[in-house]
Amino acid sequence: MNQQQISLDNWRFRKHGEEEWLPAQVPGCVHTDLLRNKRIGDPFYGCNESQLQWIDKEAWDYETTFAVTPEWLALSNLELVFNGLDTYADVFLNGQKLLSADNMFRVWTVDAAPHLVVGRNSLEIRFRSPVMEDLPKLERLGYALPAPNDDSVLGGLGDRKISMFARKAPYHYGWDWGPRFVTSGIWREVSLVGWSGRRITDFFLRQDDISADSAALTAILEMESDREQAGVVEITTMGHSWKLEVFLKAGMNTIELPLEISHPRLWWPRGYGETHRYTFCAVYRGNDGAACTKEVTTGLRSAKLVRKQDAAGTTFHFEINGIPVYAKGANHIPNHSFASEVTPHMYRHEIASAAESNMNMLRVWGGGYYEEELFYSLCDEYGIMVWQDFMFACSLYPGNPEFLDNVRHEALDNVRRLRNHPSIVLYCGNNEIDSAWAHFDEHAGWGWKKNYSSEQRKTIWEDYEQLFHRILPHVVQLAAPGTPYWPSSPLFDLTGDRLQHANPGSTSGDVHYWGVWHASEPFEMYKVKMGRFMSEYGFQSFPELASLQTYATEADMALDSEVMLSHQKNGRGNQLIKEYMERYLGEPKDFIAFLYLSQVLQAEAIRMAIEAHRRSKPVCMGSLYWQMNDCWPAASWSGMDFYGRWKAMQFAAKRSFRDILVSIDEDEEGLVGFYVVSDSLTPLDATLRITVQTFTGERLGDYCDPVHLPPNQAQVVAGYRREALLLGRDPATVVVSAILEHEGHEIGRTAHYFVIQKELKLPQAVIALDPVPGSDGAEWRITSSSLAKHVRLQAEAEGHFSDNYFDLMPNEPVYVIFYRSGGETPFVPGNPGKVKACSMIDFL
Ligand code: BMA
Repeated sequence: MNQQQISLDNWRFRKHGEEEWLPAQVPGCVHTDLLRNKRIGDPFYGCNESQLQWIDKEAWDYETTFAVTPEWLALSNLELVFNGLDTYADVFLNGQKLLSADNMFRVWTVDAAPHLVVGRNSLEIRFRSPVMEDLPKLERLGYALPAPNDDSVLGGLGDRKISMFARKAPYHYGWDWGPRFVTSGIWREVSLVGWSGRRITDFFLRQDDISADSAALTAILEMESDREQAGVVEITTMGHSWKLEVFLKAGMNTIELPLEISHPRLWWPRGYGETHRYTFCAVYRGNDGAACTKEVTTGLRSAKLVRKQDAAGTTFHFEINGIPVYAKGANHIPNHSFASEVTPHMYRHEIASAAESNMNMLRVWGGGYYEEELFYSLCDEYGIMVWQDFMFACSLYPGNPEFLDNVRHEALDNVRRLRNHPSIVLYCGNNEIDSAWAHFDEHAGWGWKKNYSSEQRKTIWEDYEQLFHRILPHVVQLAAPGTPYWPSSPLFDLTGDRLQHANPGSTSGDVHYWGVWHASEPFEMYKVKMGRFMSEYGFQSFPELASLQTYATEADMALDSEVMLSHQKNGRGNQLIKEYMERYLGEPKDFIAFLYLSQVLQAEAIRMAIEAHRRSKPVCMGSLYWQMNDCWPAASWSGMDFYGRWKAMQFAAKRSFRDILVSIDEDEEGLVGFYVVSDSLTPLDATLRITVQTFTGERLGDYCDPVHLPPNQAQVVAGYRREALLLGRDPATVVVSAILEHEGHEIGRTAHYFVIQKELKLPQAVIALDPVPGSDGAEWRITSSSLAKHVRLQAEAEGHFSDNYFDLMPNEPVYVIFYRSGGETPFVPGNPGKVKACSMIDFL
């Protein structure tokens, strides 16, 4: 008989010590249950966050009952599986204690058989307050551990930061883009599982050697049996099959079966080929006629992190199926402050948006949680490679044996859960801890070291090394052999001396460059601070008005209102946006204009960064901006707001991440360089058509340059002197546009200006919008007789255009398609209803 499973529902909850039970939703958490029962206001609305900090000081009980039939009880094995308990939970089955859990990232499986009865059974889970639980640990340690994003003050704890003691999503304690909601609850499914005879508990397809000629795999099955038995395991996939006679002993058995597929259909990242996936089915047939099965879907690919010496230092790039792949993408954070609220639709919208934005990588950043299965299967499907951090970020962690052992289990649970996903190409130990602590350089880092004695520093570093240099790589090696591991992001290399810690110009490892933004450096520094792989850089903006209106009233629509400030978690954030706006764009005429300009500003920053990174290929081989998404509606570095609305930056990223990019860069000597960057594996023969014109459409010059670009390369294809292009005209009135044509089709375009945007003498453009006949209203032709900068199209319907916030050249139509949102499949063309357009001149 096969395994059976019932998912437990019908939960209720109460504050520990109170009488009244209220209905609860599982998966869920206390905050969302209180909200559904109307006991609290919307946590994201107004300043409600600060009113809800009492919740994490309380203990909470959850309870359900479920029926068990005599047939179930007759099964030889009955267990309760808790896929996610957040976090300190005591579990009682019919009054008997089953489990004491202390890690939200682990899967807890317990033998329930001794306590189950026929008929009604009760399951109770008591969550202890994570705050009350961890405060004594701080006391016991005797010194504080740093966690700059832990908003202990908002939480009413003063300077007592305790997030590092809990194996719980770090962002729950607050972050510089997110609120502090320290949740408790059953955040992933709970089920009762029963089986007799034998079952397949795990099916791993280890990819030993993959090439276009042949795929050598090992199928590793874990089979649990309640008796000795003999049988045959058969594995099949798409016309292939393999068989092995097996003898199962009672208990856990590991069965390995080598598989070979000649000329496999490989899995490729988006842009390089199909994301082909094979479904493998394993069937065990016992000689007694019993059978059990398990299926796994995976893609076949080789994935390497290539770090070898070259003229510029040490490379850092991903090689997929032998091809060096330029990583284009962003950092992903949790899609909601309350993890269980993320819907399949939100995941699909995010991953489809990444692919639509010409990305091929997301970094699951270490301050959130190990994502849902669906997230990774969508990445498999859309060809988005995943850089997977372990959940440690911007903090020091304790190093006592219980903590380390807990983490080892957590890492094993998650790597085993995720290892069949072809999209995961890297595991990374943590976010920014190596560079924040900077052990080998007294003067580097975030100033943490000065708070500790040399004895304490020694312990802290030993604990760090134990966790990130030994335990975690060992788990990866054990559970996902062959998948690269990188100890910390960013990191130069494990040199064991001061070189180890990354800096913005590192010639080895990966780089987080935050000089633009946190250190107020000019956007132009993106061209200078260049590493081998830019895994973080970013610039904030505000969401659009419709998103703001979900948490703020008309009266709150001012930058310094209490509500606006409570939704800006980076202390200097608004000030920085204002400063940069003043520097590059000028004064917005009102608050609505400020919202628009903040997005345009962010788009410009990120465009400059991405293009600089890509022009530097192959020295720089990755560009992941901070951050893809949001966990609540607020000002942040995201390109897509909490509601999935694309900001101006998302459109800029889509243009700048195109597989073939045209990019113009003027150097300090006034040489205007025209670059073509190709991520294509075929050589490119094309023509670059350059037009120089005034903003009102007077042509100053037309140039035509042939482009012959070898595969997978970046090159300067033309260069002109500024004066030669300007012909004595006022630089504030002239634009250069470049269109790349291949066999008569446009395959890329960009524009260049000779002064910063603030100094442009923009004409008052009149934008014409015309639906394209035959497109059912989905396609639109946009024109203007004079330059319109950052044209913003607004539709009546919810959804977004294929391009937006673009520059419209005089008399050169741009065609866009509207995608309606809300349907099952993202990016399906639809009718936008009424369309309005405006451009930058309207906001100044
Ligand atoms: C990076 C991230 C986050 C943070 C972001 C913006 O360092 O790793 O910790 O949200 O910067 O400050």
